[in-house]
Amino acid sequence: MERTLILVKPDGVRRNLVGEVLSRVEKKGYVISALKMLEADRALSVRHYAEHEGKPFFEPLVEFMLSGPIVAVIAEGNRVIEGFRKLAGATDPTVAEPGTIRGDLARDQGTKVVQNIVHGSDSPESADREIKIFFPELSK
Ligand code: IDP
Ligand code: MG
Repeated sequence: MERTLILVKPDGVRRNLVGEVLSRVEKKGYVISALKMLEADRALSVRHYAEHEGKPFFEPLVEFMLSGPIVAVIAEGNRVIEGFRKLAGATDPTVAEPGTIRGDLARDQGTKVVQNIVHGSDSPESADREIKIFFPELSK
């Protein structure tokens, strides 16, 4: 069964949207198979977003991920990686389609980093890598 890593980022937790996000995932029919709330440290955030190192928003992104608790989730189902990315909507919440998590629940806040409530893995390779980062105990 395909798996993806979903994060409710600090803005989503601060705005009490954990239930809303999980509810959309479950109503779509995906199965939540692991769930935890944590405070990321710098090393974890840098590792998770390594592909963006060197970009202008990298440092603000890492700082933002340290600004409060996050919720990490593994969701399962056929084509869940693609399916959750569709549920999440475009990276930029201003242009994310209404009906999506980002389109319905986020907007431009004028910050250096786009605050868009959720992360979702973008490929099977990313999902494997990211699940190991957030749920190392599952691969022991
Ligand atoms: P994704 O979350 O839709 O996969 P990525 O390109 O992987 O988008 O970027 C990771 C995160 O970095 C985004 O969700 C957003 O929070 C932030 N981000 C991406 N591009 C920009 C940008 O151009 N300016 C500011 N922040 C950005
Ligand atoms: Mg991404």
